[in-house]
Amino acid sequence: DALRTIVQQMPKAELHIHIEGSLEPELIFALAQRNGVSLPYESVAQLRQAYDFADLQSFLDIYYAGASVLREERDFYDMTMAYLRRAHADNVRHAEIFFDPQTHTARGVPMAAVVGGIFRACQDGPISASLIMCFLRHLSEEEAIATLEEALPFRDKIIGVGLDSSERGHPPEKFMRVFRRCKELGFHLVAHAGEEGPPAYIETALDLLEVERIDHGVRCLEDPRLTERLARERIALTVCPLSNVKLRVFPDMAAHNLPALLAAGLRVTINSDDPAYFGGYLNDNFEAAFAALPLTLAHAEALARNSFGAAFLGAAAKRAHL
Ligand code: ES4
Ligand code: ZN
Repeated sequence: DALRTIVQQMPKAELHIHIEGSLEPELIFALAQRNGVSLPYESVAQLRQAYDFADLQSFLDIYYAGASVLREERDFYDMTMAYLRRAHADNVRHAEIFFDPQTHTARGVPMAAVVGGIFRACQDGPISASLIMCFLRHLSEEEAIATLEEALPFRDKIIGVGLDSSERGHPPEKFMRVFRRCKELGFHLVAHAGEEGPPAYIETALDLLEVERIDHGVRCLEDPRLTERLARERIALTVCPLSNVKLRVFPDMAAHNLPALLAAGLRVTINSDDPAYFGGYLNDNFEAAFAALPLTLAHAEALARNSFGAAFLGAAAKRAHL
C-alpha cells in the first residue's frame, strides 16, 4: 500500500548494524572454500536451518562460528561491500557500522586486515559509512584495553566505540576505565543496554560510560523515571525489531513495544542489527514493524528524521539529509 511504499523509499540512516551479522550463508560458504576453513554444516540450507534462536547467547554462538571464515583483508572488504550495496537498495544513505575486532584478532587475524578491509569498502561503496569498534563484554576490561591499543594506529578510520555480546552478567560498569580512555581520545561512545539486560544497565551506560546513544534500550519502559529521562535528554535508542523477535525479547512483532516507545516521546530509530541472521535488512525491519503495529506516516517520518538526527554526522551533513 501507499504507506509501505513511502517507508521503503524514504531516505534513512542505519545506526545499528554488526557487519559480521551481514554475512549471508552463501558468502560464509564461499569464504570458507576460498580460505580452506571447514564448517560444521554440510550446506547453505543446513546452516540457514540453524538460525532458530532461543535467546541472545544461542545466536551469538552461531554468529561467532560464521565469522570464523573471515581471514584476509579482502574478506572484510567483500563482506562490507555486499552490505553497503544491499543497504543502498533500501535507500539507506548513511550507515554507522559496528565491527568486533576481538572475534578476529583472537584467531590471529591482524587488526590491519580487519579495519583496513572494512574501511576500504566504506570508501569505495555506494553510500556514506563510518565505523564503530565494539568491545566484547563477555571478555575482560584488560582485553578491551589491549584491543584499543591495537586499534590506535587506525584511529583515523574509527569514529566511535561500542559494547556488545552477552549482556546479562556483564554490566556497563565493567568497562568504565576503557570508556573513559576512549572519551579522552575523542571517540563517540555507544553501548548495547536494555536488550536482555535490565533498565539499570541503561542508566549505568549513561552515567558511568557516558554513552551518547543506547543500542536496543527497549526494556527502558520498565522504569518510568528512566523513560522520562531518556525523553528529556533526547537519547537515541537504536531499536532492532526483527532481532528482538528472533531473539525472543518479544514473543512476536505484534507484541513489540515500538509504539509505546514512540508514544513516550523517545528518540527511536529502526535498524537491522544482524540482517543475515534475523530475517532481513532495513526495509524488511520497517515493513515487518509497520505491518504488525499501529504505526502511521507521522511515525515513519519521525523514525527517518531521528536516524539522521542521532547519527554521528556534522551539522552540514545532517542538514543535507534532512
Ligand atoms: C548482537 Cl543482537 C546483539 N546483541 C549483542 N551483541 C551482538 N553482537 C551481534 N549482535
Ligand atoms: Zn546489536
